[in-house]
Amino acid sequence: MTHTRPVRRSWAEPYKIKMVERLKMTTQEQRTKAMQDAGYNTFLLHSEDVYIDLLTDSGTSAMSDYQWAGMMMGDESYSGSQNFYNLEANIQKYYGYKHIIPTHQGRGAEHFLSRICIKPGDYVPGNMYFTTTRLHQELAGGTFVDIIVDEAHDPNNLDPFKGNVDIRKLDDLITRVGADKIPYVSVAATVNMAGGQPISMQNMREVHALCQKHGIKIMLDATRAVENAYFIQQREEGYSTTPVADILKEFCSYTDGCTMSGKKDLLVNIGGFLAINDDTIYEEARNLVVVYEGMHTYGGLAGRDMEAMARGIEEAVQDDHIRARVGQVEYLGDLLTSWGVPIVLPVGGHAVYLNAKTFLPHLTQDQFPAQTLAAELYMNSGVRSMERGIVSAGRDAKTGNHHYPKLELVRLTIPRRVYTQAHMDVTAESVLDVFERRDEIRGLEMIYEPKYLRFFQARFRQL
Ligand code: PM9
Repeated sequence: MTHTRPVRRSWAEPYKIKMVERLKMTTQEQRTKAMQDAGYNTFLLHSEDVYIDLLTDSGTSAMSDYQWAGMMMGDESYSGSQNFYNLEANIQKYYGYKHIIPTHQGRGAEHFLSRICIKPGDYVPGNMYFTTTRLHQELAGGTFVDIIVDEAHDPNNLDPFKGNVDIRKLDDLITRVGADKIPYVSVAATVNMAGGQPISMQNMREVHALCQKHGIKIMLDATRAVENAYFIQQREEGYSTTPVADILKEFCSYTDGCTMSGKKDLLVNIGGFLAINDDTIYEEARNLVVVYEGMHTYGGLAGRDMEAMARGIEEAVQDDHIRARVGQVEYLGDLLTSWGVPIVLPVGGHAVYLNAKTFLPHLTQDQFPAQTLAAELYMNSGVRSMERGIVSAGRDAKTGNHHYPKLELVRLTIPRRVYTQAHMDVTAESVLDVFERRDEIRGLEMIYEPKYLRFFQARFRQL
């Protein structure tokens, strides 16, 4: 018998599995009941009723033996923990910022940055909103202004950098409101609500040049900036042989500071930080952190959590790690695309986003197509996903009306180093199953709506 060699060589994860966690299989009946009890909101399910959990990549990654070993080196002194200095050194080395303030997670850092820099009546331009980021900007009295390129709002546009800032939109805003009304430009890399889309180095340079001209700061949401750096390496001219770590450092050098949720790129279950070059902002944040989080050398984290994050940074920037991480997301996206399932293209860094408007064209946006689809997918197979559409977008802070985002999406978010390719196959097959009987699916009506970040706790019933 003769064997033909495959045309290309397969790749595999750059790790092997040392410990496993059992998954519970459920029946269709159990899942239907669980979904009803959860008010058709996947956030309100008990995780023990979930088979493959693609709700989020936030805090759900598997830590390495190197990180777990670091946990045992936790210095739990009230102040001056060695783990803080290790974290500070790695942030300075890999991200390049001068000062750091640890926080319990990303929104802790967003709280300080918004509170310190934004005055009532200010405008905060950004490359698409993110839920917690915009809320903190609004609570500080600011108005968020979307300055992302138009391509980002089109799920089928194949532009490789759909996270880019539209320089003309930013320039127009500066002319309209004046630079003194803009405390900083909020740049996210990658852009979560656009489908995990990256921003190019060239665009970042242009934003930097314009902001320099007007004396406006740039604050990066660095939550998934390593994934962004990987896309620059893969897609942008001149970077194909540059290590991801070097791309990350150059990218951050065009910004004045960052907020970070370490629960994503940095492979930890909890943790975040604010990093900043400006001494005055640092002084204020260093003072505020003792009011809301804890001493400036722990910021709501245990010493062991800071050590895990310090070590997570070192692992996150390894080229082979990030290639496998994004590769797994692309595998799932390519499979669904090949079966004709409508998703956001190009496939993003941390998730595959189902295009619920095209998936369920018979539902109006007021019938919550993405919320509906996430519930249906769970009832079909126990795969848990997240709504990223009208429910997540919330209401306009001034008028109280729903925001109606162009993108009505369901996010299949892949935790890092947790699931196998077989889990991706099972997920894709479940999506296909729901897709094939999409005409029978009814929408939802909202019966409970909390005031802030409603997507976390809202409840629905089937129409
Ligand atoms: N992102 C996510 O699932 C957590 C739940 S949804 C609020 O995608 C960005 C780009 C994020 C993010 C959280 C935060 C907040 C800031 N920026 O959750 O507070 O994706 O650590 O970070 C979630 P924390």
